[in-house]
Formats: sequence, C-alpha cells, structure tokens
Amino acid sequence: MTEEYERDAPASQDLFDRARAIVPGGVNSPVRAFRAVGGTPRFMARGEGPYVFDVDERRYVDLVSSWGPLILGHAHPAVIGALSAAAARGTSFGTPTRGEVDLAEELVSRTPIEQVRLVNSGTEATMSAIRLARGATGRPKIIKFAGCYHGHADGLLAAAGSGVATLGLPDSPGVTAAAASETIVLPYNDPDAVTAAFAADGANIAAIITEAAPGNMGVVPPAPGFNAGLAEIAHRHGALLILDEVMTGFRVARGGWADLTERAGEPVDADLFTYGKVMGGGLPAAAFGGRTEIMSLLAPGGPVYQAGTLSGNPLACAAGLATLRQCTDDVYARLDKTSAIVGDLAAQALAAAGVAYRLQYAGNMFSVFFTDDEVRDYPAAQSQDLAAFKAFFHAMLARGVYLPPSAFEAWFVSAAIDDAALEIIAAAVGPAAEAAARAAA
Ligand code: KE4
Repeated sequence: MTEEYERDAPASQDLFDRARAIVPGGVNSPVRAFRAVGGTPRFMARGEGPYVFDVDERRYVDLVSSWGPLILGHAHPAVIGALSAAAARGTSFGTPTRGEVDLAEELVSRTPIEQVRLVNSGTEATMSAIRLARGATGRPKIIKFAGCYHGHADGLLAAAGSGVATLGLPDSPGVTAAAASETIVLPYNDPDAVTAAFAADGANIAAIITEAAPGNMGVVPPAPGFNAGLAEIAHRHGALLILDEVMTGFRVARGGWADLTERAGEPVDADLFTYGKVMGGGLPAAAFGGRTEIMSLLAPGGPVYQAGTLSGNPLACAAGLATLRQCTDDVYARLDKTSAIVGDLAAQALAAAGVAYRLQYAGNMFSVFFTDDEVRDYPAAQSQDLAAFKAFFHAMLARGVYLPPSAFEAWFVSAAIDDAALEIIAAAVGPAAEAAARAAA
C-alpha cells in the first residue's frame, strides 16, 4: 500500500523513477535517498532564504541547509552577486587567481592554521591531511572514532557515521584489508581506549583524526577535555592530531570549533585542520591546513603530492568568500538563538507527547535523539528508536519542515530563518511528536 506521504510528491517521484534508471539509487549521495525514512526523496527546484521548494512547488523550512553550507539561507544576494560577477569573468583557468588568495587569507585569519591548501570536497581535505600526516611522521596508522565520518576515502570508511550509519552498511566492500588494517577504530569519548592503542602500537601511529564536535552520528559533543587529551597523547608519542572541522568550521563560530573552545578557555593544540561546507557557500570548496613546518612538505615545494584540477575554483572562492564575509559575530549570535528556539520547540512537543528524546548541541548544530539516555558515543546513538524518528520526520515534512532524512545527522539552521518560518516549525512539531509517540517501539 502506498503510504500517505508517498502520494505527496508526484513530480519528485517521476524524476526519481528517471534517476534510478541511470544513477545508482537515484541519487548522487546516498543519504539523500530517504532510504532510512522511506518514501520519495524530494527533488528541490529552488531555494529562497529559509525555504526550499520541491518540484511539486511545495515549500519547506530548510533545517538541512545542504548539510551545513547554506548558513545564510538560500540565494543570499551577496553570495549570488559575487558568484554572478565571478561567472561573468569566466569559470576556471587552471592558474592561480586572486580569489583563492583572498579566500586563503580569510581562512588563515579566522583559524589556528598558518598555511592552507584549497581542495574540492571534505573527503579530499581529510584524505590529503592524512597523507600529509603520514608523510610528516613516516608512520602508516591512523586512529579514528566509531561514528565519526570524514568522507569516503578508503581508510576512513571503517565504522563511519553519516550515510554509512544511516544505511546500516557494514564496512564498505571495495576497501581492501590492507587499507582497513592501517585504520584503528576506537570508541568515541573514551580516552582510555586511546591510551591503550598508543601503548600497543604508538610507534606506528601517524595521527588521530576526529570530528572537532561530531555531527555524523547525530550531534555528540566531545566530553570536556577529550580533544585536548587527544593532542596531548598524540604529541607524547610523536603523532599528530587532525581536527576535522568540515562540519563545524565557520558553522559554530567565526573560526569554527577551535575558536569556540579557545574562547571557552579550552584550546586544542591540533596540528592539522580540515574545512569544507560553509567555506564554499554551497559551491564545492574545502581545505586543509596547519603549521607551516608541516604544510611545507606538500608539493610543489615538498615531497608529499596532492593536486586538483578545480582546486581554488574562482566561482567556489567567490561564493565562499562572500559567505564568510557575511558571517559576523551577530550572525552567529542569531544562529545560536534560532537553534535554541527550534530545539526547545521540538523538546517541548516531544515531552508533551511522552516521547523519549534527548536534545544535544554542539554550538548551533544539534540533534534530537529518540532515547532517554545521554548519547556519548556511536552505540548509544544506534540504540535510539528509529521508528519514532521516521514518523517524526515524515510528519514534519508533510507540514512543511525539511529535516535531515536520517537520525544520524545534525540539524542545521540558517540565519535566514525568521518568525514566519519559526511559526511553521512550531505548528508542525506538536503533530509530529504525536506521530512519533504512536510509532515509538
Ligand atoms: P564531503 O566529501 O561530503 O564534502 O565531506 C566529507 C565530510 C568530512 N568530514 C565531516 C565532518 C563531514 O561531515 C563530511 C560530510 N558530511 C556529510 C553530512 N553529514 C555529507 C552529506 C553527504 O554525504 O551527502
């Protein structure tokens, strides 16, 4: 039987049928396929401020923001203006350009990094940072944490979050035993496990990579001192710490998680940082960076090779720079306020409906877990009631609110969300909480 919500999207369904004939799963990134929530993935036609509009011209308040990048909301005039002007001058030259210098200077000015290399995706950024860490230390192994997602480079798909968690995939076929053998996967927020790993094999460990504040198992913030402890133990054993800020960078504060924690008096002495999402303003731009002594190992000056045809693309740099320049402390204050309001609306509705839930924040990123317990690691995230999430998701979608179609993702507000959009969310959460209560296991 076609469930009620599947009748809601005929034009999306038509496009989905066409797409599935020629694109695996009908999507170009698995988490978009609604596999975890069922129903027809919405094909979006356009965005405007806090809203996205699907091909059936249904309007949704967007709480995905393209998985983080659209921090200002959709089609922001400053971003579209900069992008249009850049496009009118040509799209790519395969040469250095002014825009990538301006963007690189903006990134360095906001973050702990001294030098930066621009790339096209978060996956490229983390993959390159790991190669650089291996080149700098001469060691093969990497520590990552279960539930953290750092893109789809071979060695990083072990016990990954995001789409891997969403689809419940075992470690991906196609990743060789050799590649997987160089990745040590540890439980998140477990300093003792890190100590034990270094005691067992410290001489072979090049680096620890961790999401600065994980959002890919849902939002699971690092325990106080956890990230600083990682830096300390890594350095004690001659290894590096890579702080993956692809999601948090420029999302939670002007300088990302490192900035937020520095201001809180908890600086983290990481060696390399990765960025993406917001820094491209919706265009493909990402970066990795760190101290000059490490970054200088990169080609062409050094022996560690890394390259990219469209790295530093003029359009991506224009959109990213325009976005970052709009992201002032006032904008972050607005994002913090909006995320608190939206989180409270969801919490009050779920409590009123008697649904077990846990609201967890990392800056203005947050998730609603359908469980009573604190979620400090991946197994706890996996233990939540996915049937309740699915019912909640579709009830919100049917009422014009677009949540991430996965219980293992962060909710992302934009600075464009206004009172009218909040009223739509407020009207939807009550019925959605009741739907979750009916579905709860
Ligand atoms: P991309 O290769 O997707 O640009 O970035 C990979 C990546 C690296 N590090 C972190 C912390 C990330 O969150 C990501 C990508 N995030 C997911 C959403 N949680 C991308 C969405 C998707 O896969 O479609």
